[in-house]
Amino acid sequence: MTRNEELFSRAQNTIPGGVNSPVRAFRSVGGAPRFFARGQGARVWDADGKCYIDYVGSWGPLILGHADADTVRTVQEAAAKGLSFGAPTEGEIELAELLVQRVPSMDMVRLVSSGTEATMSAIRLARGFTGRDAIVKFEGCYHGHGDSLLVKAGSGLLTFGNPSSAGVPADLAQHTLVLDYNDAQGLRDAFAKHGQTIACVIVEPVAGNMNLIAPKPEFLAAMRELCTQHGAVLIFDEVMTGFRVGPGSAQGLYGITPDLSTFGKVVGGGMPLGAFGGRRDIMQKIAPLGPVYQAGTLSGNPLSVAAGLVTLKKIAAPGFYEALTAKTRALVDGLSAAAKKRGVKFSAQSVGGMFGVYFAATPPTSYAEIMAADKEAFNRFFHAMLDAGFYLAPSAFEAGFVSAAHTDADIAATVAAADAIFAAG
Ligand code: HOZ
Repeated sequence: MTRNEELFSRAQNTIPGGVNSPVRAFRSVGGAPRFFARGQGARVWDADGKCYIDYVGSWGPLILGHADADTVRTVQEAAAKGLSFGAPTEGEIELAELLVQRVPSMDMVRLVSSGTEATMSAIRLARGFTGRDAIVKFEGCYHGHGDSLLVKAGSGLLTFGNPSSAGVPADLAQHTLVLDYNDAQGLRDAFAKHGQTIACVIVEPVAGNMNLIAPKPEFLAAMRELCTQHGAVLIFDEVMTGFRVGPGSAQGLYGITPDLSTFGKVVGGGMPLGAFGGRRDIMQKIAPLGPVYQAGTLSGNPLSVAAGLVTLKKIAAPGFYEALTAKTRALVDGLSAAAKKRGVKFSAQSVGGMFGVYFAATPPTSYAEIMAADKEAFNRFFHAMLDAGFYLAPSAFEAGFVSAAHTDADIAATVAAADAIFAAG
């Protein structure tokens, strides 16, 4: 038994499934998850001492790579001054000011501790602001594990949803309408039928929780237009895309101004931090200014704020996104070329520092299309890459991430390993 297997077996006695978040359990790909002992730059080492080039990056936050020296030092300095106060600190203002400066759609922002908290709070705020209950989400988009968002499509087109998790009241799910991603006409039909009751539309502007699905520009544009027309709040869930796909996040890249946005991952620099913000008239509805309650003992935690600040400052360096985008593109282009040369049905694409690989002839554009990709082929590829020392997301339905710490040589080594795997069939 390997040390990873030993730890996994031990963990299962006291932690459900042996993990503190289900996707870590390797259920989708099979086998024992790797327990990590340390990370440095683009690399992680597991409990057996094996080294991997990491394309998960803690599911997106680590845009500077593991244990970035400036981030670690800043967090250590903050820790020495106190771990938490449950009272305001100057760093929170600095982070809020930086966020509203970098994201022009946000006049005000509130800090929370996770992406789930950010989306949950944004939904409540949209409901409180509009006085309406219904929300629209898209199949395959994941917005954390809030009750209103763990909902799958109803039985008929344009009917409200059913819980996708036990424990979510059906009564609550009935306020969530689940539509197809990239289907602008479906959205128009939904607004034509339910426009008066829709509080908000929440979307991952680049979907990253069903692998990577790029938005059709007309889909995002229709969403903006319909929300404005019907008085609904448009929420861009940028937990994954925020400061990951470009300096202005997805809203900057696609030129769409949402009413509210949610952030997590990169804004916390690897520490637990989320944020939601947007139009001043909406944000002023939050307690203590307004009637929408939202709170948190550790919100704006000084260590998380310190990590977020140093990260946001470092990624503002000239040429940062150009380099990250070029490197990520080199990875997907290299993988695609290798697959083509070896006759493997495969495609790949990237947006900024985020990428998707698909065992499908062309990149999927919807949940149905990604579900039709060859999952078994992905699983074989995943394990072969893992054996070769490359850590990809352990699921065919997750996006991948490149960091500033990945070198051109790391990318070339990854492509060479994939080529050898494709060649071996
Ligand atoms: N967005 C990631 C999964 N789809 C987060 C990782 C997690 O849930 O553990």
